[in-house]
Amino acid sequence: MSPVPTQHVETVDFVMLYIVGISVILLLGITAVMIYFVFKYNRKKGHQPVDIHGNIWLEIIWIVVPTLLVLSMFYFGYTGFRDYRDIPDNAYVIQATARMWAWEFAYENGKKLDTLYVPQGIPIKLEMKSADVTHSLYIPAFRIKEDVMFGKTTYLGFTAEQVGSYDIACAEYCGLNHSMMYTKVKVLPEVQFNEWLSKKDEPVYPTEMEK
Ligand SMILES: [Cu+2]
Repeated sequence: MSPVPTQHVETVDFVMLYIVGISVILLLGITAVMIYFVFKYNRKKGHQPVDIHGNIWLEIIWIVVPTLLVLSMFYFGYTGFRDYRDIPDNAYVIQATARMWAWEFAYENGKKLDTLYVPQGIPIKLEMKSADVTHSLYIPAFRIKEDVMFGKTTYLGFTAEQVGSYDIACAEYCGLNHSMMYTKVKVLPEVQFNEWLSKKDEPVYPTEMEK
C-alpha cells in the first residue's frame, strides 16, 4: 500500500521539485557565471569588448536546450494533470455544496453533513456546486483543488489511500469569513464507512440548493 494520502501527492510533488530544482540550478549557474565575468573581464585588466556575429551552434544550443527543458516541465505537469482528471466511471459520487461560509456533503442515501467522510481505497468523485459565489475546494494533503462555481458543476477525483483526518479549505476568496471556511475529510476503512453511512443519527443540515 502506498505511504501517501493519495497518488496525486507523488506526481504533484515531483513536478514541483522538478521545476524548482531546474530553476535553482539555473539561478545559481547564471549568478556564478555573472560574478566570474565581472572579475575576468574587469575593465582595469585592459580587455577590449569584441562583437561576435553568427555562431550557429551557440544559437542552436540556446534555443534547443531551454525549449527541451520547458517542454519536459509541461510533459510532467500534463501527465500529472491527466491522472488527476481521469476519474473512473465506477467512482463513488458525493455531492459537495459550498456556500458563504460552509461546506455540505450529500450522499446517495440522502445523508448530509458538513464533514466529508470517504471510504479508504475507493475512487471518489466529488460533484461540486456553489449556492452563491465562487469558492474552491482544497485538500492540501491530497494535493487537489478545484473551483466551485454557481450555476456550473465542477468535479474532483481522488482515492484516499490512508485512514485519517485531513483539512479541507476554501481556496478562493469568498467574503468576510472565507478564512474560517474550513472542514475535514475523514477517511475510514470501507466497512466502517458503510456502517457510518447507514446510521441515521448524524446531524443533518438543511440545504436550499435542492432544485
Ligand atoms: Cu469559500
